[in-house]
Amino acid sequence: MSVELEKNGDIAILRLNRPEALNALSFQILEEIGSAIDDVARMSDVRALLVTGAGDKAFCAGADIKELRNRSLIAQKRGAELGQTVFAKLDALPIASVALVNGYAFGGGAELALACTFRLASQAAIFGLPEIKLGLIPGYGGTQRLPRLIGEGRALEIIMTGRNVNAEEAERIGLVNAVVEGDLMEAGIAFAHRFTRYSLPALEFARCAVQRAHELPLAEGLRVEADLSTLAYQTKDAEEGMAAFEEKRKPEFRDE
Ligand code: DAK
Repeated sequence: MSVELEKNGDIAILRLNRPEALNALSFQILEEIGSAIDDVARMSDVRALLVTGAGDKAFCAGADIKELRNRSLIAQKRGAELGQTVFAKLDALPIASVALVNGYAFGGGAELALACTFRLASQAAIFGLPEIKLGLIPGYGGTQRLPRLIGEGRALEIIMTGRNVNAEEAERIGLVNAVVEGDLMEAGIAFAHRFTRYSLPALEFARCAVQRAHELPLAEGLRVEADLSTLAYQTKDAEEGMAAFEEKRKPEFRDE
């Protein structure tokens, strides 16, 4: 297995483990990521997912280039659909995910990070969508998620030049939430714990509403927000949160 899944308390950790090929995404690894995400979705005691790569050089160097050659058009299309489906599954997980980008995140590797809810980078992290240099374009969601995250102009420049983006620039343009100086895993766990103590239904409603902002006209998006915030208001956790405020104590959320 080239994908490892472990648990650290209430956090699941998915690790690509193919360091000899810089954790490149073979079609088999894509399948394994899909199964691991299914496993995470079934874990009722997990409140966040961290995604990272084994070794000290790479998060993931992208699609396995050696595997991409000499395939029929239909096989290529199926391959792109597989990557898109797996990353969409990650995007749609009811719990938030954090990519811990510990080195190169190229092509499909950058797209894996983009499919996570948040991204933290080590100082050595380097992002890029170099597909254009291979005569290709991103095929696992990069043309759709990158402009949504950093805007069309910047996304097009990165995709059309295939240039590298270092950690400092990635933070400046909003590609990552933060650059970490010390231990990335420790920082990732601490980052996740900043939200895992809140009510899971409220966290899910918030993510759902924000995701819809990209798809809907403002008036419809506001309607979704009104519906979801009303739904949140009806939870026992909302009652507990407001009672705790009045009683000047910490709330105890039960995901109810
Ligand atoms: N695929 C396969 N093997 C890879 C790899 C990759 N993407 N990246 C690295 N490796 C392997 C190298 O071949 C080498 O293996 P050996 O030669 O030792 O057997 C080993 O990992 C170590 O790599 P290097 O020796 O090259 O290490 P360096 O430190 O010198 O360089 C590097 C690191 C990350 C700068 C370099 O390895 C590199 O440029 N890698 C390729 C980056 C890249 O171009 N990635 C692919 C992006 S394109 C689709 C359409 C599109 C896509 C997918 C599907 N369909 C329509 C189905 C998307 C494609 C992409 O992701």
